[in-house]
Amino acid sequence: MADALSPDAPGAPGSAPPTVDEPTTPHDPLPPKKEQGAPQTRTPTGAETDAPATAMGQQGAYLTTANGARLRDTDHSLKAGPRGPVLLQDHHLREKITHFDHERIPERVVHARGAGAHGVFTGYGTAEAVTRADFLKKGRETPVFVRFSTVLGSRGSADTVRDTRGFATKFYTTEGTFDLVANNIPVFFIQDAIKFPDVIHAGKPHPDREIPQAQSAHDTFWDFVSLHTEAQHHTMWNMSDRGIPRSYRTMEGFGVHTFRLVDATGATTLVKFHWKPKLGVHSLTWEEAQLLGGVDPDFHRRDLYDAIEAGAYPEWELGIQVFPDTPEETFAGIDLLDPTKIVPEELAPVQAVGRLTLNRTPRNFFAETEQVAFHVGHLPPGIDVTNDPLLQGRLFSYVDTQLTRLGGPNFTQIPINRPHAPVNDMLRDGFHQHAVHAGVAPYRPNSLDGGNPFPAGDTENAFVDVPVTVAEAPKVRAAPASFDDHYSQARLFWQSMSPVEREHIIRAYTFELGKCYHQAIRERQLRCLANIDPVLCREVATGLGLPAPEPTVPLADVTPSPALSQVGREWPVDGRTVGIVVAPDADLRDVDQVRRAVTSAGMVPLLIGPHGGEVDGLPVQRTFATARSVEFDAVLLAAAPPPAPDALPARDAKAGAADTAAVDPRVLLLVDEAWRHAKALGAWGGGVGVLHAAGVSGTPGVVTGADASDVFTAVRQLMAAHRVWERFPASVG
Ligand code: HDE
Repeated sequence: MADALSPDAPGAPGSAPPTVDEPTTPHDPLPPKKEQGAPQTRTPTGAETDAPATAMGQQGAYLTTANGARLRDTDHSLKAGPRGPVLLQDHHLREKITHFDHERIPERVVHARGAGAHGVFTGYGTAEAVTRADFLKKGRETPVFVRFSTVLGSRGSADTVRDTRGFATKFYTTEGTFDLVANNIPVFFIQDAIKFPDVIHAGKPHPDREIPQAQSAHDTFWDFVSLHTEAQHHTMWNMSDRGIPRSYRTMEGFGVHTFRLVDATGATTLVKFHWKPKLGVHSLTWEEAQLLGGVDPDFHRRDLYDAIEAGAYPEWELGIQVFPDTPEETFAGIDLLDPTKIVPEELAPVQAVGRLTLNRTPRNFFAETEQVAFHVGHLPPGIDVTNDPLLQGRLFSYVDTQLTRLGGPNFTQIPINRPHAPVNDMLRDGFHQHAVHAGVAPYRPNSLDGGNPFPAGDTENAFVDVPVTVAEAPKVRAAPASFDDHYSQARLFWQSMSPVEREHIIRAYTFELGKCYHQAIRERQLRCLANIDPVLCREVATGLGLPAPEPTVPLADVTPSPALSQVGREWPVDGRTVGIVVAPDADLRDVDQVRRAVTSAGMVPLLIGPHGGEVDGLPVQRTFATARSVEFDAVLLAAAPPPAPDALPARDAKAGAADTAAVDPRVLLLVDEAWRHAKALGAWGGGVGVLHAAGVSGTPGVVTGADASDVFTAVRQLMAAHRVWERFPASVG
């Protein structure tokens, strides 16, 4: 329930507003927030129960021990007199402290920082011709849990760092769980799983000083990728705007590897999986990402949860690129087993096969987001793996890693991991066994349990390993010759970018290499850039103060793929955030009307006022002290607020010349940053004066007018293009 003062504003901590005085009348736990979902209350072996999700949470009105005995005091340990030593017999103290001491589990070795949400996947039926997987059938609805993540940082690192993002989806299908463990970048740094520890060791903080956290702008990363040049395509994506997404909701997802689909007759097709966001693919500007690292390190997870709470449910279409399953496993000359290569969408269109909607936030971060365990080997009948050597290694790694992280082999029995299909395995015992297995014969063949469990036959929907022919070949530690091309697709990506996107790539390489300590590493990476594009190489070299080297391989002749660019189209604006600056002298009827118009456009209006509480009866969600431009996709100004009482130089250097300024300096900063980050700005009434004062009147994407609704309508139109791109003049074509 939203606080009375913040109607419509997502982010309330609990389901009911707190009282000022401490509540003392016993009552049952408060219900969860209405947007919160939870794992289904399945048994460890996949059976449905009638229990409500709250049955998994705390029960009753009274404080108890872990064994349910009621307690009358948890604030004082048991002592020999009020000033005496604590007694060893204090079992409550020992239980409480001991449990606390063991609250932490190891964070994921990669993708440690993440945010999860529940949702539903609906099949379109369009994949029925190529796969027998039931969840892709027309109209079939399958519950899902998605975990988004960064790769390099620790659990507590900032969301908006430059990095690859994870996009892992657990489909609880009736035929067993399917995990599509994807990234927001369609290629990977390495072609063989055996190199995974190398690339991750290089990307993680330096082992001596453990810096820098959650970023690639350091020597060991560029040392590795400039020597191990198959990484150059992935690093190009990282240095592009894809490395700093605006939101999880505005990211594409890619399965990276080629998978093999199997239809009901056993016929096979090779596919690559894609997630296409309904809102389009959008990024932050570099400065926004930097500011957010300090102002709101939780920006992406907050955005995800706020959007769900605001009813702007994030959506993606699942798509497949389909390739004939030929013995060569290539398409248009591209090796489908090489995970450093894409197949341009212009050559093989992405065909939509279903829709994902995220509509519930987790109830408990640890139970759901932290304990969820994905595995590329969780495959339903109809989907199989290929020989991609990266995928092959992952098939080993994902189970292995959970053994340590989740403390044993029974992690599929943790509520968030429980299948929604009947489980009848012969795996037994182990740490944290939740199933109570009956019978005496967990082995096959047996007669003592009547022969159960029985292998499923061809007509009983068994998973069938596709009997792919394996070529007769010597046992070698080697890669196919086709894996040797490390530059052509990095060049394809560069050539497919719009001018402004190229500027950002140049900026990113120059920054990252500029942060390296050693000149040799910069020089070596420039040699790689020379093999990608001479303009890119020259511009980065100029920024680094180094000569641009000549290419050592012929530059590939590539056909650009327009689908790779993020710029130049229009998208829905659902769930975007609009800041509205108000002050007591604003026409509040106009403001209220615009606020409603923003909400009915599916966006979130946040009123920004000189102080908390209300401004003339309108609830304020952000004050000049708490608002920062990076939180808003557009800013509207209904007034020119004079410096608020707390705009004191002594409290905040940004307040600056508060005594003499006509407009609160924090509002001017808000406008200045929003303009710099190419966001739409709109003003009416007194607000027009703020745009004058900030020196941005009459520039592209700045709308003024007498009618507040008209101004908002024009701003909304601008937001559909994500940014006012004209404000970023480009220097390279
Ligand atoms: Fe992962 N990866 N990975 N990875 N990966 C893990 O599994 C691994 C790779 C991806 O939100 C780990 O449970 C190897 C590609 C995501 O829980 C670990 C290799 C892609 C997540 C692991 C790769 C991914 C992980 C760490 C090289 C994109 C987060 C904790 C062969 C297609 C899942 C864990 C979540 C997590 C191993 C490469 C995506 C160690 C060995 C390529 C989204 O098992």
